[in-house]
Amino acid sequence: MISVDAFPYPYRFDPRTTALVVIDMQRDFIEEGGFGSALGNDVGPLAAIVPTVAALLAGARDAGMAVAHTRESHLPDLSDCPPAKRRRGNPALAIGDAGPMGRILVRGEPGNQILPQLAPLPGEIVIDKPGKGAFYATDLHAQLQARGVTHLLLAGVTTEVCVQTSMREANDRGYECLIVEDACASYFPAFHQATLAMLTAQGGIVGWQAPLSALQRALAAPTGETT
Ligand code: TIU
Repeated sequence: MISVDAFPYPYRFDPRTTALVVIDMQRDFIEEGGFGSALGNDVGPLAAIVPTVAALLAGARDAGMAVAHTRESHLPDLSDCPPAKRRRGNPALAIGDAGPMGRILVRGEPGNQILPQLAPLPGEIVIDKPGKGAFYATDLHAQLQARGVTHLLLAGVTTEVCVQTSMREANDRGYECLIVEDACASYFPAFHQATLAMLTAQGGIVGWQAPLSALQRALAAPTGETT
């Protein structure tokens, strides 16, 4: 068992039954010209976490954990995109429109790809999800169950939208969840902080939070125990 110095109290996990879930680290959110910037956002705070997510991925792979990556994406005919989602925000470029990185949030387009420095390795789970949550209308739960996964480490973007929704969905399905706080980001730093606070309030009502450094210390400790 590994014990992480986490908030609101230590988080214990066995790497053999734990998966890292990296949410939506795709060009559409992190680079100019994608969905995120079409909604009027500054993508800078999201780009800033890429090295941290890369280090987290390396640590999880070294520890032998399962790894899952998600992409928020829609079929080219948009049959899995509710019209309400397409209309939302009245954006200059809507889901399915042609942008500088191809059609916005459409599966297979250049903008829909995970950043190359965070690319999935062969054998890792890759989930195309039409919603904000990673479990809605996907087989993620079945794939995790097939691997015996009971614990999830969550990272990615954005903290208050797809990461939070996914963590809540996972919590309701019985997973013990820890959000890696500096491996997530929001276009709104205040929302990032508020999300962490609301997920971990009330004794960890949805789960735990810890920085990558705490996870790395725990994984490096001979017994997995920190202080
Ligand atoms: N807009 C925003 O903050 N996020 C999304 O639309 N999707 C994800 O969070 N992936």
